[in-house]
Amino acid sequence: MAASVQEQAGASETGIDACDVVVVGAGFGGLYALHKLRENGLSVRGLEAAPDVGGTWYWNRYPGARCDVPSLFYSYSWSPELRREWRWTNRYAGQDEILRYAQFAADRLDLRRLIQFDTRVVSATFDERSERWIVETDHGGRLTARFVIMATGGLSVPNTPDIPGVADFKGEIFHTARWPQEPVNFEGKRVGVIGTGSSGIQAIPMIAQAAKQLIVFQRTPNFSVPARNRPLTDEDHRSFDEGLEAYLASLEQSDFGRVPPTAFAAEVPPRDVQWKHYEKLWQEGGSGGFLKAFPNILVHPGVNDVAADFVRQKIRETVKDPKTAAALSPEGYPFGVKRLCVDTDYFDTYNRANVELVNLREEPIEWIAAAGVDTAKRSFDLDALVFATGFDAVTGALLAVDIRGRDGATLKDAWSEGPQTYLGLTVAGFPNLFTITGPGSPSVIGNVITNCEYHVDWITECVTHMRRHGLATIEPDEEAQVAWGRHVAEVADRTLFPKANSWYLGVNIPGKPRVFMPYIGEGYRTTCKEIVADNYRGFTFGVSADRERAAAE
Ligand code: NA7
Repeated sequence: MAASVQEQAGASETGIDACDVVVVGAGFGGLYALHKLRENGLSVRGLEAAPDVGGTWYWNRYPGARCDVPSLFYSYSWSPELRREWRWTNRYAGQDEILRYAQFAADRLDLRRLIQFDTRVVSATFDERSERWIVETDHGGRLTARFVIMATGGLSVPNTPDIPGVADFKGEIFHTARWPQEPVNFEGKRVGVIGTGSSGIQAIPMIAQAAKQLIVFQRTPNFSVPARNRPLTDEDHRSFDEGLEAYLASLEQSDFGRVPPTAFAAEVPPRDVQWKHYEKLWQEGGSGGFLKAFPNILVHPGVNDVAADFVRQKIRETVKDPKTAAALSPEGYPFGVKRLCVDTDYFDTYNRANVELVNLREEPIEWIAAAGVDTAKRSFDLDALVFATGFDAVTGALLAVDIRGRDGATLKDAWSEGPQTYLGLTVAGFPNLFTITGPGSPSVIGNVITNCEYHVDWITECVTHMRRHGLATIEPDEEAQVAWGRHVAEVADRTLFPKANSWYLGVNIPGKPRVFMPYIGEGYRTTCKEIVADNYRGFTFGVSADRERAAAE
């Protein structure tokens, strides 16, 4: 039988649990990190706040929760065994199936005994004398590690707006990102939903079917395209398997960057050509085709406008009441630069007699009373209120932990004007700390599982390199970090992304600096590889005073 968590971790001279690597978070990034580093001979320890694996897919169990990346691709690409043994049932997997996949992977890879569940990390402090991190948990536990990997997810800290009076509400309150384990019954109830991002857009059609009455409180309408979800056929699986080798090779070569360098020079196709193409994509379903419909769709305002017009036209065709259709039509920001929503019958839901849209642009919420929601014009009596109000994205979970690097400097202070990283993987002044899908990397753009995998592979290669050469610490140089941050911002500024008030920019959280957080240029993996090949350009390695000890570990 293999070693337990404690045996794996070992105990240091101080009596505190000690291991090579602490991995915070047991979502897809954390699970793969535990597996891969253990395979490479490191002692690893996972800490997870939830009672189970799955990360954001553990918590987001609201009705209709479904991934917007096709399930055949939203899977670990690195394991032929897992791929052979798991068969997705739907084109877009629902939350329950994705959670089962995470549980299956954890069991199949025998990872659970490496993870301490129901345990939230509250602080991580770099001890310069021992060159180790001291990690503290909410149970008062302490452990030390040479490396800390923050696999805490880009969409894991719920945002609940501080609306006056909410504590007085007498009905039930839910947040899509903290949905209860037990079934929620809306039958015969008057339900209010605040928020019309991806979560709201998925939940609203389901809640509408169950509830007596549904009131949707919308501040900003979103662009959404149909999922056209359906069961996968044998033919789908066969054709995926046939293309698998080419797909895996493409992962190595390309980067899912949203903005290829050629985009800026690309020609503008005639409007009718664009329209026809969008019609085809609309019938096919899914967001991927739209976002890549033309190389300059997210760069060129003229091209982007046609896509926006197309979706608005679809909304007008679908929603019978013209006033509601107009309120649901996004205006004033480009198409696809807030995360493009993918829905099933979202717009059609507003044709139901039991559904009403409240346009908060015309009548903002003023107060939540005991009986329901009061806008500037009306009062809505409700039995239940659902917050579909999103996340403190990308940096929220990192800053929720009190992380202290060299000289006691806090990550909070270091990022007071916005996150600064080198490659979205490391932070100057915080040696041996790695952030999986951190700000400044593709992060939450595209397929987050493959983004996680790449970071885990990069970190494993780096740690292996350090062990081979007896290196104790790695950290980026300040200049390399500043230059990378400038590059991330420059790429974003050449696109239409900064023209929308999205969570990519942190604007949904009061007081959060307005900084575009993901890296959306192409060539991310190539850049990372080149930096490694160039002897880890931009990084400084430290050799421990007790080099032998480092080499022996
Ligand atoms: P989002 O996309 O951040 O959407 C949150 C929604 O909540 C959005 O419509 C917000 O309107 C609305 N919101 C937030 N605060 C308020 C207040 N105070 N009053 C009214 N409405 C409010 O989060 P999701 O969970 O839907 O999706 C996040 C990602 O998860 C998604 O992109 C996928 O990648 C998975 P606003 O636009 O700010 O006016």
